[in-house]
Amino acid sequence: PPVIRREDYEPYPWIVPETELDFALGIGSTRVAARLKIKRNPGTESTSPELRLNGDGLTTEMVMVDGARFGDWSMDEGDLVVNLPGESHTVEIVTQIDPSANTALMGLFASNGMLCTQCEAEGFRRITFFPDRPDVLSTYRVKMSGSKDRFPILLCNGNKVGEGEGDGGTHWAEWHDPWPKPSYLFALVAGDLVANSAPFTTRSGRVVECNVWVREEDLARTDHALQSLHRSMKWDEDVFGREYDLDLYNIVAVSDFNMGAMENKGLNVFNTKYVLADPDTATDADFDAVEGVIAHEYFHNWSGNRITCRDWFQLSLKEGFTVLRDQLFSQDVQGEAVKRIEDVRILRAAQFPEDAGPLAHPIRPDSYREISNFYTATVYNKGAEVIRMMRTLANFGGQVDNFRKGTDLYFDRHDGEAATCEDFITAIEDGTGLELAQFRRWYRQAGTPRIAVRQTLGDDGLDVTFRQTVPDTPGQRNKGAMHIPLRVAVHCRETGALGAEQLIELRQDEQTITLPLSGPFPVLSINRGFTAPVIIERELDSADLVFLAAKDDDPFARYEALQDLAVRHLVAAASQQLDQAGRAEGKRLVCDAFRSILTDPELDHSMRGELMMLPSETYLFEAMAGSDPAGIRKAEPLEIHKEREQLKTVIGVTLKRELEGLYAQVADVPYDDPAGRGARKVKTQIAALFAASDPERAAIMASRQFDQADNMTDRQGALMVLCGLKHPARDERLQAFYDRYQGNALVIDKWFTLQALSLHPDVLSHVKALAEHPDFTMKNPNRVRSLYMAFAGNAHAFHAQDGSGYRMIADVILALDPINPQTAARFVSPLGRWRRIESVKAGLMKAELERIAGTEGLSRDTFEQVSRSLD
Ligand code: B3K
Ligand code: ZN
Repeated sequence: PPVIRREDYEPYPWIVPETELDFALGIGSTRVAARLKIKRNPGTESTSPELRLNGDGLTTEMVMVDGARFGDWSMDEGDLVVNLPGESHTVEIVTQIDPSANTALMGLFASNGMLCTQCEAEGFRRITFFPDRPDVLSTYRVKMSGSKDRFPILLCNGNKVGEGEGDGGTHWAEWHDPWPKPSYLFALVAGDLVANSAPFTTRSGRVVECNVWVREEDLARTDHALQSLHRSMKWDEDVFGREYDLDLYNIVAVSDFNMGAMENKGLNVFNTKYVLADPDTATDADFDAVEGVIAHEYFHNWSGNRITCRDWFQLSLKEGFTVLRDQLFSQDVQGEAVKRIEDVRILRAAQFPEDAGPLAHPIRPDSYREISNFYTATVYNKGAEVIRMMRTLANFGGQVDNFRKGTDLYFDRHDGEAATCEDFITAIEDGTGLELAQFRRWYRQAGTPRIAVRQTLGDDGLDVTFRQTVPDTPGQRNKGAMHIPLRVAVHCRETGALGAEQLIELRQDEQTITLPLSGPFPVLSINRGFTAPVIIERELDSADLVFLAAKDDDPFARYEALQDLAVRHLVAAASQQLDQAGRAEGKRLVCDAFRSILTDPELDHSMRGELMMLPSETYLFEAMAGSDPAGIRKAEPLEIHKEREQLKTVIGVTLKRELEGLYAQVADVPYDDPAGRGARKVKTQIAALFAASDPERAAIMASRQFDQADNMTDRQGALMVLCGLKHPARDERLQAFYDRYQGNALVIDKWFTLQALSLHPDVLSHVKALAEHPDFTMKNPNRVRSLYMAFAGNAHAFHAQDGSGYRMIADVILALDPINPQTAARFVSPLGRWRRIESVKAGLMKAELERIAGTEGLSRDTFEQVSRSLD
């Protein structure tokens, strides 16, 4: 497959002001008649007669130009190439497709008896021939007809402008979307659906009909989604000044979907996972995820739809910005401190490893073979962090929201356009007055910057020297220094005085900054609120970290100090650098810090629960492999796992009394109590610690929690703990859970995940057995992920000494690739981390990648990921 490069961008030589589509819908066969009004693009010089329309797996039955049959066309690699004589024409093409055979779930596909579409990034070309690129904007008029029984509801983008009865039990609807849009935002849905509806009145008085469409049996679980939509609409008006622009907003939930959701204009299509929620079937985290994804897709209406991307290299223009917008929204709704920590945790678990591995790429990539592979944590989450830094630079210390001036200008200047990341940065500069020349390197350079921090007590304060390095990544070496904002403060360990916060800006490879003291024993609090997505290497005294963990006034810094203490100890222990005494000392320090977290009366339980989470194993692997600049030290996943479990055991034993005291406080807080959420979080954390220190006790505790639960958070938390134990209660409760929820796909997904993610020593054989379970299928992405993504993220099982975990994931990739390449390719990255892992395992991982690479007929998606991982 060819490599597509950012530098090769050329505008399309034609414009397509109007597109008319006529769908005769059927599950096994759908006929699509397209009518495109086209004109030469006045912005280009091309005089070539060629009109190239993208197609993927389509056959051409007939081409008409200006109302007459036309013969001068040919096919080229799936595309239709028509040679046109003049400056403007009407081109008509008819295609026939089979939605029921579409297991890749791109284009028009069948799910649970309904028909729906997914067009981003390049799915529209599987429906009809079209310039399927984001910089060709057109207004769409769509007629759809089909069986009234099968498809009582017919939906498309924009507004419904007509409907009626047809022959032989059919009916039809006609839709018109007044907003010009690229083909990737096209959507159509036909099925037997019911809606939960409530109007929203915008600030200028437009009454918007909002509908959440689901299958009848799911209707009772849609209130939260609808309320989340209303909250998002209000928030975007208040915070970004953005108002909705149609009289209708439809959300449809489908069970077979490759990702979370899709922001199609006026007709969002969602994975059921991000729509359906009630206390009996969804955890607190699920409720938050629904709210976050509903907001994200809604916010795309401005950051993505009104202003779209010029080409797919600009993806972070809409995704990074929209992730930031949804994060800020959730911070406002759920609480800033906890949400920020959660977002950093996600970044470190998913993006840092990507940035340190073979798939590393800048937030604005330079090349790709398959664009679906670039919907990554880097483009989304690091992209959001980069824009968040601009916001910090614009707003720090000021009274007004200066960043808003930049975004207002951006929306104003580029409304209706297909823009670039460069356009965005320039608008932020012009609107806020910032100077972002060097800052632009964040868009070009991949890799997580590392900042080594040294400090000495000087005459005028604390002299802090920062040395930054940006590691080499595939195709990029010897990178320039980044412009890095950091919020810092200097506290005093002795008096407990907390220093005032200031924003410093690093721009050089090495620089020294003097910071004012607040007392005689300075402790530096750095990268507060996680100002910048970097790795800080600081040589702080452990006692200083314990102080920060207990006392820092920045919640993130407090969390970070505790993480640092744990990371330090675990990495040193796993690399056999510690003797008996060193091990005991490391554990003692973590326990001291933990004690202050458990007993601090000022902390609310949500924050406490957050602080109680030890660093994830993936983060620890990165810390272990990455902390050696020479790159010689590799991660030892099983050692890390063992040490982390031991640390939990020691915490459980040492702090037994404190944990019991806390458990008594949180065990019976009612579900609806304002403190209920935090209590549930803490409760399950405690049970998980006891599972390591006193399994028998934990089994009793968790069984009680499971049996008495009146909500999914408690039930799932308890079952998670039980799943890791060799105890009769495990199988009993697993069965009870299954029996209770059989037939509810989203909850049965949880049942698969809990077993695949468990600490139980026999996970591998459990997963093998689950793959044979009648409820398991490779055809449903949620189900595949629920079993195998969970397994691939379960270090002790995935990294099994004999390589059986690697083989299982490679087998999944090979089996899934012909069915659903996009989802298959997502399983490559866990194996792709082989270079950071100790040599025996690395060899086994690499051998599996080579086995995949040697297989005939791989999809473009999987081929690209595997070859990059082996390069
Ligand atoms: N824009 C879509 C992602 C489409 C992914 C296609 N492989 C969802 C989102 O980010 O909102
Ligand atoms: Zn998005």
